[in-house]
Amino acid sequence: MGRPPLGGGTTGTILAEAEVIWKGGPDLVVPFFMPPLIKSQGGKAVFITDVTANTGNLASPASTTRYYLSDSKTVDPNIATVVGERLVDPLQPGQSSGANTLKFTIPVGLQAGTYYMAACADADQGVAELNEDNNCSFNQLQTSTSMVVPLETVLDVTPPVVTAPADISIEAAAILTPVSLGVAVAIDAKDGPLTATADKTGPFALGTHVVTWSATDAAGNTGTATQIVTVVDTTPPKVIAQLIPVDVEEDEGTFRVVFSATDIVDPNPVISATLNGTAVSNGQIVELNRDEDMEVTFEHGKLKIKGMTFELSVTATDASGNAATASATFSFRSERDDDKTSHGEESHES
Ligand SMILES: [Ca+2]
Ligand SMILES: [Ca+2]
Ligand SMILES: [Ca+2]
Ligand SMILES: [Ca+2]
Repeated sequence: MGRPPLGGGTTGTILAEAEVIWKGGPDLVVPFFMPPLIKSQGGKAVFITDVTANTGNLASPASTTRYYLSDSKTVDPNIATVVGERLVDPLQPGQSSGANTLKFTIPVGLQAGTYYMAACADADQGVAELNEDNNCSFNQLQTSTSMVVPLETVLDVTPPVVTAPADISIEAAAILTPVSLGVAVAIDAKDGPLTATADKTGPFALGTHVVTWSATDAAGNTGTATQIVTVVDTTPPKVIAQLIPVDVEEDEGTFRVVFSATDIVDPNPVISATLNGTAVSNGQIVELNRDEDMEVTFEHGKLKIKGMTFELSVTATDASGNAATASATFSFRSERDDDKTSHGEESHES
């Protein structure tokens, strides 16, 4: 880089054969530079401190010390990004230009990542020096050893911003209901888009569930957002009511009361049943008589009901309070309306 070192001084031969070469000139170096390492982002400030010294034996004129940014540890000033520079006053031999803390801005549009910095004295190559190859802070030459101080100017302490999918309210499809939660969005100011994961993905039982979505950036900061999943049951049970004939004659007969209820969610809905207003149980045998007068009696433990029509009414209620009813009716064949013969029937209603 640049011109060869200037020769200087005088030579003289007096007695013995000896060769003495005098060289004289300034030698600019950067013995201290900070920071060599930055973790930051484009548009943000970076603070730079350097010492530029003249380790030569002649004064140096004013010079320029320039700062470079590189995405690799090897900084080549010829291709590295220039962050800034400062003017260095003329320096006497052995004199330093004191440490300066200068604020520079990292170029906007720089890719996210870790960058390395270097400072080079006489970056304009306007000063002829004894050594032109030791001007940068990364030089480890005899005349100068730069002290580099790793410094993370900006630590990432900001968690990603997580946006959870919309809350979901869904009708139960079973005791456990599969739910498509959707996808959360996570953006980190430094790392960019990240993947967010849910702490639970179902299937979900009846009720309200808090799903926590989280994403963690490269520095270990975790951002979260919550999504509420509500599984509801608005569907009543299905109810079956039957009066099954066991032994039926013209105007009296024996029947079996049969009923049941099933619910998508509740395995045991509450069921109650009445026959012409009298409570009956599933499987119970009852005796029905055709009679103008209504009467309910128990004989030898058997329920006997007199009447013209008979109705079994069954109601079932699930745990969410949804109720449904079903009924079964029966009428004996009547002499007066032979053409309106009625048999046991069942019907379902909600
Ligand atoms: Ca030099
Ligand atoms: Ca030079
Ligand atoms: Ca972050
Ligand atoms: Ca239900």
